[in-house]
This record gives sequence, C-alpha cells and structure tokens, in this order.
Amino acid sequence: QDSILDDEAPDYNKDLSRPLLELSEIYSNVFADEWRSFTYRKVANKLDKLPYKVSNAEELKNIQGIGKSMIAKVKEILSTGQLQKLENLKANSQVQIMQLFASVWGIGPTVARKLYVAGHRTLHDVSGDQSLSSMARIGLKYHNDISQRIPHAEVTAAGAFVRDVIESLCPGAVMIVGGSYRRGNPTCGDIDLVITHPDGHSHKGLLARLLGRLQELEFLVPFSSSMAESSTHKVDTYLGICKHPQYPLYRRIDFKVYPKDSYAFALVSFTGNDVLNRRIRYLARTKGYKLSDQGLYTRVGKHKDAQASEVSIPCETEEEIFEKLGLPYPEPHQRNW
Ligand code: DCP
Ligand code: MG
Ligand code: MN
Repeated sequence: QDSILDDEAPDYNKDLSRPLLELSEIYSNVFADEWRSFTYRKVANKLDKLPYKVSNAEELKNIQGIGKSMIAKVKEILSTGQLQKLENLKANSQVQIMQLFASVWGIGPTVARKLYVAGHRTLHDVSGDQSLSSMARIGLKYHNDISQRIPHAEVTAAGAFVRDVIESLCPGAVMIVGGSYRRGNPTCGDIDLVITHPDGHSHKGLLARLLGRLQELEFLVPFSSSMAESSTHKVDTYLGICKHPQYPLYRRIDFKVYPKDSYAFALVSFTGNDVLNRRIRYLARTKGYKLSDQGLYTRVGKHKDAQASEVSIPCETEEEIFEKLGLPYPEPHQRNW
C-alpha cells in the first residue's frame, strides 16, 4: 500500500517523470484521451514521490498503479535517455500546433482540432476565427500572462484582497485558498477560492455580489459566459481572470461558494490533488459510498450504478471525511499525489 503520509521527496526521478508528463499533456490536448493522460500523470507523480533514484525499472514492479507498459517506458528512458514515441509526437507540427491551441484557456482538445482542420496554424490565425467562444477570446487575449505560473506570495496577496472584500460584503463568511496553493506548492497554475458562511444561509447570493464588487475594484476582468458561470442548489461557480493592483500580470481565478454542510467536502475536493480525489472517490465506492465535492452518500444496492442516498453523511471537517473513509488524515501538503 502507498503511504498517504509520505512527506515530499526530493526530485530523484525528474528525468523519468518529465517525459511521462509531456506524453500526458499530448494525450489530453491532442488526442482528447483523458484516461491515458491521467494514467501517465499518475505514474509521473508516483515517480516524483519515490525517496530514491530509480536505476532499474524492475524495481517499480511492486508499486501499485505502475503496469507493464509503464515499466517498459521507464526502461526505455533509463537505457536511451528518451521516449521515442514522445520524440516522434513532439516532432510532428500538427501535434505542436494543436497543443498550442489547446493551451489557450477556453479551448479544449475538440476545438483545437477543429481550428487546425479549419486551416489555422498560429494563435494570430485563431484570433480571427468567428466561431470562438467568449471564453476562448478572453483566454487568447490574456494567454501570455495566464500561461505563467503564479508565485506563492502573489496567490497569498490575491487571496487576502478577495477575503477583505468578502468580509466587507458578508461579515463572518469563510474563504480558503485551495488547490496547489493549499498543498504548499511554490507556484500555482491558478487561484482556487472556496467560500462559505457558517450561519448556513448568508452564502446565498454572495457570489454575484462579490463578483460585482471585484469588477468595480478592477480586480476582476468583467466577463461572463455560460462556460464561466454555473449554479446548482449546492454550489455557485465562477471562473475568471484577475489582476492584483500591486502585481503586473493577469491570472486565472476560480470561485466556488458552498453551503456550510458541503464545505468540508468542497475543501477536500478543491485542495486535491486530482489524483488523490480519484483515489478517495474510488475507495469510497468500494466501501459502498459515493463521495463528491458536496457530500458523502451511502449507496442503496450493490450495483455499480446504484443510487446514492439523497442526504449526505454529515461531516463538518476534512478530518471527519477521511475518518469515515478509514484513512489517516493527510495534511494539505501531504496531498501531492
Ligand atoms: N480537480 C479534480 N479533477 C480535475 C481538476 C481539478 O479533482 N480534473 C480538483 C483537484 C485540484 C483542484 O480541483 O487540486 C483545483 O484544480 P486546479 O486545476 O486549479 O489544480 P491545482 O490547483 O491542483 O493545480 P494548479 O497549480 O495547476 O492550479
Ligand atoms: Mg489551481
Ligand atoms: Mn483551479
């Protein structure tokens, strides 16, 4: 069993994990093969966490989740220093262009392929395409800025900025910066905010007011689209672009507002990482539960598609959730699977 409590290991195996991560990106962006992409990323994360340098691929045989074909790939990297399959893909100009297109916020693999097929070869070409969604337009406009990683300190500052505004609009509301920031990563791809109010009702309608105020303060780029906004009875979501007044670059920011009953589940889900989420959701399934960002539900019946109960098992803290799943509690910095 993998220990979920391992502290971060130094980068002993970056030379092995880097090509696997690159393949993961290509599988997602070019082939829209999310399953294969995920498998490569999962194995790369595992290699990164090993407390020793792998010198013989056979050593990996006993690690759960590393199968024969991955071992063959590690073997190839160890003996030749590269992965021929990856080198071939990277040398292919269609692959390069589709990866570039798919790196734009608001452009997924399907649209990237469509744009390529329509004859576009550069981002400049793409910017003239009339079929682009409004999100893709914003994504293109800020592409250079939002492609940069965000230093930890800037995420802290952006979080504090939003927290102050929330406090002024809705005293007592709670906001936690989740995602890679909460896991302690030195840089982040975006800013993930998870918000609630402990009184159980004041969170309602908060997101719209917050977004309005943040736009007035010119922290948020005014932008709305059906891709950026969604609401269910349990969660209000907004995906946007922001800029802290004291920093030069525009950044991607995600807002999630939950009722208090779901907050602990939302925190687990939006702290991640994604590999941990899949893992604990799978574990929950094997124990007769369904775990989501909104709750932990008991399944009625044994079948794979068995209905989940309507009402969640109450958990006020992340600790309680891990306890219900029978897992030791991992601190956020121990969730870099
Ligand atoms: N998440 C998930 N599955 C996905 C995407 C996200 O479970 N396919 C969860 C886990 C992530 C969290 O949401 O940790 C935030 O998503 P991000 O895409 O912002 O990822 P991170 O914050 O982990 O990393 P980054 O630094 O790239 O933003
Ligand atoms: Mg993030
Ligand atoms: Mn995010």
